[in-house]
Amino acid sequence: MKHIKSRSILGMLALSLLFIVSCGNDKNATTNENIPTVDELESLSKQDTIRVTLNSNDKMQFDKSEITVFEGQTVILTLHHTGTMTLSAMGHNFVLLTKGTAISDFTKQALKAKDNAYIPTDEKNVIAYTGLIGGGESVSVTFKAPEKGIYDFLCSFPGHYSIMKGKFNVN
Ligand SMILES: [Cu+2]
Repeated sequence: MKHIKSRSILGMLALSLLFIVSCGNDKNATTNENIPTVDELESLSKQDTIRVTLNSNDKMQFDKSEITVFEGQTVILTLHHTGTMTLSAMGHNFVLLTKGTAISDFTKQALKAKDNAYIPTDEKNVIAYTGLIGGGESVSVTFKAPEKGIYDFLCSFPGHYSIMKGKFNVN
């Protein structure tokens, strides 16, 4: 009987601990619900296709400075221009550079490629890109996520890359 009693005390202890932990901080408790478990993450990584939405605006901004996908996934990236300015004044695109490409070198080449929507015609430093869009427009590009690593993405419209850029992580 003594054995059972000590077990139930332990049980009560564990329960009260659980109570303290779950009531300790309501803000954290709510946030934690949105964090995927290891199992969920595993199944996410096995999805063949992932959709990414990137917004841009009249203030020369992307709404993301980081995008994360998994190696080998088919990425369907949609770029929205939520502003009202025209393409010639505030055009945006999404350009994903190959690993090791210097942004400053690439944008120098892009500047010379106005007739090709600011994508250097040889395309050798580019993994994927969208067309240029103006306010109210959207454009999508589908591509296969490259090998694991950290890549740069940017808008190659003249002068925009200093603000409109971010990291594209492939896990
Ligand atoms: Cu831009």
